[in-house]
Amino acid sequence: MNSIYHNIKSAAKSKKKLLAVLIDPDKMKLEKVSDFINKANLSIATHIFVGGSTVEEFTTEKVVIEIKKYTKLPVVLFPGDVTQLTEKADGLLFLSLISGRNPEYLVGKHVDAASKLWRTQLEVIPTGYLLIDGKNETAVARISNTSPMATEHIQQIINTAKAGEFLGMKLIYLEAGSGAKQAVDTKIISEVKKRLNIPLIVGGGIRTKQQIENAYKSGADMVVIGTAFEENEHFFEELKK
Ligand code: 1GP
Repeated sequence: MNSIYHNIKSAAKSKKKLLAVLIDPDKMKLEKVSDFINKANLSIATHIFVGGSTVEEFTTEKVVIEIKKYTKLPVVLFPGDVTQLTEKADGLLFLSLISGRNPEYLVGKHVDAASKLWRTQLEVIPTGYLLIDGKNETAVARISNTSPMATEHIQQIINTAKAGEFLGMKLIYLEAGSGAKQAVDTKIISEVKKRLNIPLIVGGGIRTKQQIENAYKSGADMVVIGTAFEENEHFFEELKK
């Protein structure tokens, strides 16, 4: 079954926009999951992503099991590390940090993950992950020990995204970093989108409905939001179905 990617692709084709709610297992108390997920269920959210930069081992699995009790939305791992893999989820963004040059995050962690993955039913979705400067230091940059791409280097960003596509990646994710001061610029989104033949995900620092709409209009097929929901669950009400 490869339904998660198939659905993202057909949504992108028919211009049906997608929204992923990102849950950082380290910041989500188990007893809060039901309430949070029920709010997500009533919103326009289409996916639940689970992951964080630093999560204690086994915490992710517990949170995923709890989430699955309350939703039919696909639960997709967005892991910061191999320890966050769990077969209790439906899928996995197999992220390669192609904006950086740290071999561990380009392919090293993936080798460590491989033997765990082939024993699971997880749908593995190869994803080219580009970290774009969000005007503050983010956990991704710190942990991966890579520098974000400068926002003015648009051509380099386009080339990197396109290289990801040529390498066979199925999604491109433009990331400003969790809690970014500045979300990925709409000009960057539209320039990248123009050249891509695979779906485009955008996340990091998106906090308002207007920003979501701007990202969609510029060509994002899916927007990912974590911090804004963490800090203010009322935001779900603005995004009711
Ligand atoms: C981070 O793109 C995601 O990896 C979401 O970022 O927490 O800023 O919404 P925020």
